[in-house]
Amino acid sequence: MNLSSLPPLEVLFKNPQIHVKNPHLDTMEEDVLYHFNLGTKTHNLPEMFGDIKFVCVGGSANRMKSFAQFIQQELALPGNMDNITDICEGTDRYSMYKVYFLSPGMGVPSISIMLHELIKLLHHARCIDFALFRIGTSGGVGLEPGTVVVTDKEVDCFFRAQFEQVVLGKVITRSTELDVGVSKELLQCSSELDDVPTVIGNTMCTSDFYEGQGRLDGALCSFSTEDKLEYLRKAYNTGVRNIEMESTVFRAMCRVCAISVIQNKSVSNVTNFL
Ligand code: R2B
Repeated sequence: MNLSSLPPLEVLFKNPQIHVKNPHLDTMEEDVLYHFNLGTKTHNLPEMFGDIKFVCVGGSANRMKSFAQFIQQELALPGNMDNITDICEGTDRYSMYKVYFLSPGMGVPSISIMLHELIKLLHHARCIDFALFRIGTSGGVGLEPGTVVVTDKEVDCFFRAQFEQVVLGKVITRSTELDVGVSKELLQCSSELDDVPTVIGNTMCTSDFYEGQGRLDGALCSFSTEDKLEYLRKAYNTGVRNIEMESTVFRAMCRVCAISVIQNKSVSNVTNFL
């Protein structure tokens, strides 16, 4: 893949200003980003992060490190790519590499903790005009392995474009409706790359990898093969093209804070039922 053939990403996408939606933050003397091992008193966040233009979230710590090294080389950025350091090395919760890549762990609870701290970090660092991407693997629905799905809409396991969070014992529903247009621009970029079959589709977010995604090989299985195929067919008919475990909370939280994001996942395993 030749990255230099792509249009400049800031042309595709910009985030002018972050709106953190927490009035308590203004009254706090110090904000500690516990899971990044960073804080507003212990670190000069604007100096460390104020120049960020791209943040990429996704995959395991090792995959993010390899991707950071790949991008460093492709963009011919200064520094030795073999010595790329993990900014969060003081904690084993997440990893972060500057050109900015973050490994968010698996599932909604893990990525939601990371997002609270990432959004505050970008806010404290006074970052503007950056692009936030999420990449990773997913299970395909009626697609060939290796296909990239650019998410058009994130849906829950009832195919609704929303994310439900329990707050103080009450269910809060946040929308995952997004900016139309960005996904089409990304699809256009991918059409210039020969070896990357890409589609736009809905991404379904589940809270479990096995039963939650209709897999028959977990420790428990409460349904038949026919039940599974019927559910996946229904998902396909509503526009779902891949299934993973973080997309709805990612979109919903960023949306509330006025951050536009691009979610992009490759299909690593598939169920063919069409
Ligand atoms: C894709 O892959 C992981 C499960 O194997 C999960 O994080 C996801 O969304």
